[in-house]
Amino acid sequence: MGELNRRALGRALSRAADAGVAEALHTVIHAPEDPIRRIALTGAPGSGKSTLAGALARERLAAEATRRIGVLAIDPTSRYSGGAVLGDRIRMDGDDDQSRLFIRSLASRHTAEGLADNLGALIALLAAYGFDEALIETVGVGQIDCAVRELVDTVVLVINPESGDVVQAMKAGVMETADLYVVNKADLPGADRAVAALNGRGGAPRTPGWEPPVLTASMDDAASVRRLSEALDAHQAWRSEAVDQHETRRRRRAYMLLALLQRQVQRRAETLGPTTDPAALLESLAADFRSFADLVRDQGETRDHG
Ligand SMILES: Nc1nc2c(ncn2[C@@H]2O[C@H](COP(=O)(O)OP(=O)(O)OP(=O)(O)O)[C@@H](O)[C@H]2O)c(=O)[nH]1
Ligand SMILES: [Mg+2]
Repeated sequence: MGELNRRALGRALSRAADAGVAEALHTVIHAPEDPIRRIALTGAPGSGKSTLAGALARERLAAEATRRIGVLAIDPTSRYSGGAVLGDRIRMDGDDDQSRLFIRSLASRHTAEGLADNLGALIALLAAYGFDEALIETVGVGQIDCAVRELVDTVVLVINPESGDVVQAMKAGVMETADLYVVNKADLPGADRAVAALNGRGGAPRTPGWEPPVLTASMDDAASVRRLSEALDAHQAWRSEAVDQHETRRRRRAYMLLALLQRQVQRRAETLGPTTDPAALLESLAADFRSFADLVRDQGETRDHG
């Protein structure tokens, strides 16, 4: 890949984040298969995701001289925690980082539903711009969390030991599954307890056959970031052996398609209002879906003959 056109990528990401259903369908149908590694850091507000993402990106850039990493912070919750916007937490040291690292925060001014539905398109853009790796920061709730879980290879759950939440969450059976658990801010009290609780957790793994490791990390401990990075590599290596990539792509594509169709149903229901005659609602949906079908057919023909 040549010089990275940051402005063009930035614009393309904004556009994709705000894309309507028809445009997003177009993207989903046309997206070529791409080999980009997809990693998500998810966890409660203030658990240190941005700080960790920054340290991890730097570590992974240093580990592989040609690696290119695109970082997307989706719905950053700085409004709750006062946490920094991701860019502040990722120091860029020089020209090398400039061309191998791209960071973008996508705040909630982009429609929340759109962001969730268009996440696949955002990742595809990073791939199209030559990135090997997409690192996604997200607060693990709602629709965006579902999308992240469907669309990334490795889900890292970042846990704040201060809260004691992990013990509560596990007792309540609402602990999210992940491929890797990181008790972050391990310099703070409570980390040992959180690690013990996680190690004793029951339940099925996110992906059958992979036993998720429980790690610790803290921002002043470079070795902890390296261990996390190596654990990510181990998971990616395991996946490439154990998981059918073709099947994964098919599933992701189906997920994105369904999410977009559901969005259209919801949007029509909202614009027409709750008192709309059911027949009218069904008529407009039929027209919407007909136009999507035309779009898909036309594109299929262009692809076959053009
Ligand atoms: N003690 C300690 N504090 C940390 C560590 N990592 C991050 N923090 C602090 O935790 C706070 C939140 O860090 P962020 O990286 O912004 O956390 P976040 O999860 O991205 O936050 P949101 O995006 O707002 O959800 C900041 O004040 C950090 O300085 C750590 O390893 N140890
Ligand atoms: Mg953050």
